[in-house]
Amino acid sequence: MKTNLVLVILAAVCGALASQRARGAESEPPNIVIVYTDDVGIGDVSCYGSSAIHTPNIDRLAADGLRFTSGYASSATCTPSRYSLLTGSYAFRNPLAEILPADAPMLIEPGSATLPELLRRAGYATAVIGKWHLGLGRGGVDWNGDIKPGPLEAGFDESYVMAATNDRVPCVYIDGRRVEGAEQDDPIQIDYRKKIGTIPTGHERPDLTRLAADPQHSGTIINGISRIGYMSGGRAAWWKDEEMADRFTDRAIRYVTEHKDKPFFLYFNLHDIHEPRWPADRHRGKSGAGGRGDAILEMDEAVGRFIDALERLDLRKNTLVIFSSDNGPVVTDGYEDGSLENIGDHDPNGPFRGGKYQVWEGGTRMPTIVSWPGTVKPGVTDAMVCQVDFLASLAELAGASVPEGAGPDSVNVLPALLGRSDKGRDELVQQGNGRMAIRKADWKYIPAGPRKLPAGPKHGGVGDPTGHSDMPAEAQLYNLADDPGESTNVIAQHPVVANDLAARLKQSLQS
Ligand code: NG6
Ligand code: CA
Repeated sequence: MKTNLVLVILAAVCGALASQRARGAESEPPNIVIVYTDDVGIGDVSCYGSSAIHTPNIDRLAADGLRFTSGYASSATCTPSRYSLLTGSYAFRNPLAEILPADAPMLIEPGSATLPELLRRAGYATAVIGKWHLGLGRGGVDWNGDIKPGPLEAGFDESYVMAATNDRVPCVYIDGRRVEGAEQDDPIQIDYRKKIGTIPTGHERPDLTRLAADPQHSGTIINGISRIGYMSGGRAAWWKDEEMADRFTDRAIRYVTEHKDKPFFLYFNLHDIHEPRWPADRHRGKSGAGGRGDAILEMDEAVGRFIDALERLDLRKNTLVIFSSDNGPVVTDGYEDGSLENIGDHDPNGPFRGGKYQVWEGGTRMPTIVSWPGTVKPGVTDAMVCQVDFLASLAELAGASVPEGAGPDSVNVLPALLGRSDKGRDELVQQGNGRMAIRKADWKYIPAGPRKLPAGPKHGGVGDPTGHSDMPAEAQLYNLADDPGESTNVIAQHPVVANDLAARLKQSLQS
């Protein structure tokens, strides 16, 4: 018993010394911000080549930072990507890490060694602002009481989130453990199977909606938009889609203002450009490319406002900002907002194939920018990095130790993130909707599997940036250097490469 106590004290002292050492080293560890957008494709930002829609603020980040041509989300959908980013574990290792409803049990084990938890142990203040989508509670949530476990049990000291997606109920913000602005005499309830309460649904009253929706998105009408699922109560707490970007950005600015004197980690998750896209009036109709283009303008403005605030607070030189997205683009996914009709020459997936839901490059190869003026030299790099690597890499940067077993798939690619090395990870397992792939150097192998069509409403038919196109069932091999668009399956010409990658993928999936 006594020995145990001594060991515990020794461990605590060593831990404190370790983080002190890092902090007292030549330079203080920087603040860390991840600006994480929703469904933004690599072709959606102008510094990656979009000429139809301009994103001057993201371009500004790229101009003074490092732009990755091979920066990946670990999955082609939201929940698994976010799970990987925070846990440093590939999402396929957790079979529950699929697109979640708001009231699914929290995917992250409370108290586990997540990225924010490790940074917190190293002395950082930590916050999540924006989209959560990793489950809440332990199965069933009382939206009128304390919502727990949630982000505050996953390593964040502060949390201001939407529970799931902006197309799903409940359409409220959660501040800490409580729904913001809820009134006791108008209790909130949700159900994803059957209607509850008396608020009209899109099925019953499409005339009351501002956006036409498919049947799946025709549940309860909140703020003039029908959603996935049904909701009753909480009127005083309902969000307004047109204010959401400002709401999250204001809160993020408030957070960095309040924490400017200590190291902080902010996981800032914009809801743009996920459907339903109903940006603020000042953006509506401004892109000429429908709701999706307008949402890109709103997203870019939010990034600009946030970076301006860092500048005003004189925080740019000691803040590492990473900009990225959770999965590839989808043009139309449930609502008719003019995006498909007005897409013109805009290419959301850039030179790549496919988009959201898919294991094609367009599904997971993300706009990825690291900006840290004065430390990270501006430029472009082909180093392969994945968001699952943030845990090991940022822990290293912060002088935080990673306990045995934490972040099992997280590779320390800090030198690549800081532009000090051209070498990132050697290989990467990619996850689409029901299909997996592996990339090693320039080769990409996709094993045979089901022809997977996402449960979306329709096929866009514009190349396949909609992410709704079909995927061949047979095994495929592509050389991404010669053929970034994955158009020519060369498996017959390179059986040895294909076999090697097949074996490596199998091993990764089983380990
Ligand atoms: C899908 C929804 C889609 C979107 C997605 C989550 C249907 C038919 N489609 O199930 O609209 O909400 O989930 O997107 O319900 S994500 O970016 O959070 O992964
Ligand atoms: Ca997403």
